[in-house]
Amino acid sequence: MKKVITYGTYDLLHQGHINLLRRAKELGDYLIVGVTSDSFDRGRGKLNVRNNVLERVEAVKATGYADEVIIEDYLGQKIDDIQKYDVDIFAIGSDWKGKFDYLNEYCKVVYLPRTEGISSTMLRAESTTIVKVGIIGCGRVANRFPKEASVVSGVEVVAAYDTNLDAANLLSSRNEKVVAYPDLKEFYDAIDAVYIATPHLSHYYYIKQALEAGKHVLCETPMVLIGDEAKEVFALAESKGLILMEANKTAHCPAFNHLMVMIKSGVIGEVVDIDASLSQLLDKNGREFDKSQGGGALFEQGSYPLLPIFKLCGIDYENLDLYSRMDNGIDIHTKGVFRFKNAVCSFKVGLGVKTEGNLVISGTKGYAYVPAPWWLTDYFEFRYEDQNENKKFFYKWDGYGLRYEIQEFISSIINHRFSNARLRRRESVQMARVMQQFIEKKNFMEI
Ligand code: C2G
Repeated sequence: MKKVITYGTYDLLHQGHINLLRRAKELGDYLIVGVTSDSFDRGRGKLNVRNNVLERVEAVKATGYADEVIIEDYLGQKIDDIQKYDVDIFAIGSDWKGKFDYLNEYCKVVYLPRTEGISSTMLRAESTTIVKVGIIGCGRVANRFPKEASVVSGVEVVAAYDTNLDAANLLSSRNEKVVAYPDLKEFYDAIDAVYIATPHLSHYYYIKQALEAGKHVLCETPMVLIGDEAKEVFALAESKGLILMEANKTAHCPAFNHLMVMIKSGVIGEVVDIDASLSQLLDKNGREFDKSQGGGALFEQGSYPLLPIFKLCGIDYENLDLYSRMDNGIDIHTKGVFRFKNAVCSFKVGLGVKTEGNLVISGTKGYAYVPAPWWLTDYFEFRYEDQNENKKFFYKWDGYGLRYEIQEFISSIINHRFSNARLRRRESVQMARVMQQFIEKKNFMEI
């Protein structure tokens, strides 16, 4: 019996896929089809797949050509599968010509003609409403946004606004489709959603303005610095049927997200201690050191270490003590210690003090270790008393990582999802409360 194997995502299964499966089946007597798992596709940069793995498997089965369907979950699996299933022929579409020649060592490799004029990408584009996004505040982070958005389907960055028109013009000149608007009304008229990347102290003002104009909002972190302001803007967004999301990129990072769900499912037992640190020595003449612009380490960096603490221990802590080294009215280093009913957590942030930037989550069965830069992580480990149990996890991290949060924002808009499991509204509100505690200098000590 001649065994053939082929692989694919098979998203929005179409005639091109069906032709390919038929041709593959005709090469032999028995066809095995490897359907990519959702995490494998994310790992190879396919962010926009519509059907989940179960739906895709069902669609492949329904063609009637597959004698067996397997899941492709890791790089290198094809070699293992060919040996495991004793495969004679590996078949794939001609768009991959040459890419799988290395498999000739294990079986015959056949590139089958691809069906012209149809693809999953095309079908996704046809069925998607495009969300037009405008950027308010055209600084460093904002300039990364259009390129990151270009790899997410369903979104187009079309407008830019900045109180300094030169900055908006510059962003526009670098991005063909982005028009710089000197006038805010015209800016809002051109878009469905805004990305706010202005200095922290103006966020509250722009969020309200954008929501009042009927626009969805993705706002850079820290969204606001006062708990009640955060509650107010979330309530306003929901009352208007609009999505408001804090742009905390770590929350949407695939590796971090997987780390959180694995720990929640008990792999290190009960979480008893979290220690999260992050420091970045910046130019002292920058905005980050200017008190009048909301500078300081806690505002600048705090939402990142607060994220694993709130996600794993919740927001109902009994006490938070803050210790800061101040310089010219801003904290160049802050350490926070949370006491929860059954856990203690600490974090350190620094703009003028350097420290080891790792994340350690200690549990009753073992601990998670994530080296710096854990806030953009592509790697983490679980470590146990018996070192044979230790496990290391590696992920792909593309570009600046804004694409993951942009994708979540667009999908929340399309699906009318006000709350997001990766960063709950109440967690954003609690982050603002921590910032507020610092402003009010409660449980605060200067060191
Ligand atoms: N295909 C085709 N004609 C089209 C579109 C796709 O023949 N118009 C073929 C592809 O060449 C591939 C199969 O259909 O052989 C599945 O395509 P995708 O779902 O796009 O999967 P792909 O990203 O090509 O993954 O490990 C996975 C493999 O690398 C293939």
